[in-house]
Amino acid sequence: MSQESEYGAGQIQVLEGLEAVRKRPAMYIGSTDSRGLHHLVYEVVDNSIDEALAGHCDDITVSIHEDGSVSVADDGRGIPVDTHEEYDRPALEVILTVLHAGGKFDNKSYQVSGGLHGVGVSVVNALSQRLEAEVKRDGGVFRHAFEGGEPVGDMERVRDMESDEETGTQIQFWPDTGIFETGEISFSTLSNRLRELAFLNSGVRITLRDEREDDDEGEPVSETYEYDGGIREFVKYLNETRSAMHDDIIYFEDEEQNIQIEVAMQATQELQGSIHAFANNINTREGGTHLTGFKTALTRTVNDYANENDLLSDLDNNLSGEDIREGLTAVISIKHPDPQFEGQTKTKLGNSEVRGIVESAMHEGLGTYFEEHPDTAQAIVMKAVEAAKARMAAQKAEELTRRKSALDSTSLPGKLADCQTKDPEEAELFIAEGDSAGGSAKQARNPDYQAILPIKGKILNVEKHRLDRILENDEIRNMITAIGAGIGDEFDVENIRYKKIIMATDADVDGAHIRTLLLTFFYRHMRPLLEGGYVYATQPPLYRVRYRGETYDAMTEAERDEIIEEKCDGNPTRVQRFKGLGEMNPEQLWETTMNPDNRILKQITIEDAAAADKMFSVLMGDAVEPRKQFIKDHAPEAEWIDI
Ligand code: 0RA
Repeated sequence: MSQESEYGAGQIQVLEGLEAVRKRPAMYIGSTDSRGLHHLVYEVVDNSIDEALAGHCDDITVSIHEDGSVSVADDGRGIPVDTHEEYDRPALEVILTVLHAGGKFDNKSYQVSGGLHGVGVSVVNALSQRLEAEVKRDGGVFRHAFEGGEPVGDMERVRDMESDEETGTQIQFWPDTGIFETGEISFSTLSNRLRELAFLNSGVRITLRDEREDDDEGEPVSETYEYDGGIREFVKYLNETRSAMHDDIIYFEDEEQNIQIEVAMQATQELQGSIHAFANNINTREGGTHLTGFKTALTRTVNDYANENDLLSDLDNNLSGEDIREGLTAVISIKHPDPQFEGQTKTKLGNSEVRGIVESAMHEGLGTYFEEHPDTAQAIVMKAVEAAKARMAAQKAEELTRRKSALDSTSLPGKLADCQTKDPEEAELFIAEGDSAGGSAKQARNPDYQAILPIKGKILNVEKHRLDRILENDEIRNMITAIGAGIGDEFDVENIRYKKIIMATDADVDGAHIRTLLLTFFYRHMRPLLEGGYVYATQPPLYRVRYRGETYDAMTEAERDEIIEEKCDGNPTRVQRFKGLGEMNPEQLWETTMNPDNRILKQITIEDAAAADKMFSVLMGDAVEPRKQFIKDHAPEAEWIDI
């Protein structure tokens, strides 16, 4: 029988489905940039996690291969290989080629892959040049390969399984380089997410291997994440660099209406809180009903305890939620049979019944904990009282007027050279390190849409100060006014005056430090800027090579040498090294760093709030040892730290 005549109605439907995915990939995986690329991996891993949540799998291995492919292997039951009646094809083939087919096979109670990623492995298949599946089940080992989502030949039973062999699924895929803007899989991005998944699903062992790099023994670099303590260990991990106020982790779990709830928390002496909410393993960055329930119960329980024990005599009012959450580290994780995700990035939990369930579980759990640990309860209340007093003192010290003037964008800072356009879509703000770079940039810019704000060297480290002190800092007030959207809880990203906020710092250690200080400020007090992808860093070239009237710029030493070899026959007319932005003349600065046609900007995104949070507390907080370790671990890439 020829291949064509096998195409029944089902087959045509399959091809149309795959075609739709390949035509509009972003509709299925969000984007085709680095984030979308990594989503492919998460999509496959989510299926293995589902298998683990159903109680059939406890080991998952993710490998990054040298050829750019990724494989995910698990010891679950294996994707079914028997014939699917409707399609008259092996179930394995149907699951890998029919959109949303996966879920229909199994009535899983918590289907993680029904959530945000939730598009099914068939989408990964459609967006891969090649995909190879190997399944061990029903006494045999089965293989099936696909190209561009379409089966290559038929599924084959390649051998019988040894009687002691485990069942399982392995999927290896080669992302389609014609679809994705980048093919570079990042170890640290995968490691953050896989670690998080291991925390959120206690008992599952997840190993990440990177065959592109060898360790000291010549083996591929690998890390294994397995946390029997689940989110308790997550909180411990987040607090490694913070001073905890009590040794134990407060933890409770509950199940109500088939919804599982887990909460883990620990109070710290720090000023920054670190609260992370998840629904079906998805980081609900925009919050939602589970987070609201948590916050409401926290405020109520702490105030109840404080009032019953007469601890608020110094205050006129009850403690505010903000005061109580100061320095609190918490992870809330719920698993829901039918989660509703809302919000701009579909990361806000909408199910209304969850709020009350979390609220009462939390009220009861925390209330009991306070009864059993009065010392900790008192310490938590006293810390919140201190925060409340500081806040009120700041208010009295005219914080409000200062805040008002800081928020008032009708009086722009004198140092700002603003641009003509008032359209944020077009407008760019360069935050330039030092007055000399600022001066050059002012001459170099296109004033139609480029604004320049010079800042004095090192701005205040916001990790170590409360908002009242932060607002006293001129550089910070200038940034707030220039950006024009307020600060902290009052920050409204709708009001930003520029949709590109570009950190223009030197390519040296000081420049890196200033960038980190700026990012800490944006992360702690203007987070929607980072979430919206409005923050960038310039990447000025380090070298300029001239040869026969042509000019070539190089970002690295290696690139410089390549240019000298390949473009200049090994004999360049001139090689210039740029030390800092301030040393470029305006024309060079325009050409290399500001002209949208030539410049290279690095967009700063937060892939993972927990990882970013930890990084900022490590880099900018008080604990010295973890910082040394972090810098040691990251020394080779310390030049650029992605959050
Ligand atoms: C459908 C049904 C069954 C398992 C799976 C899918 C399954 C899918 C993936 C994807 C990666 N690893 C996986 N492991 C299992 C259950 C079939 C049965 O009842 O045995």
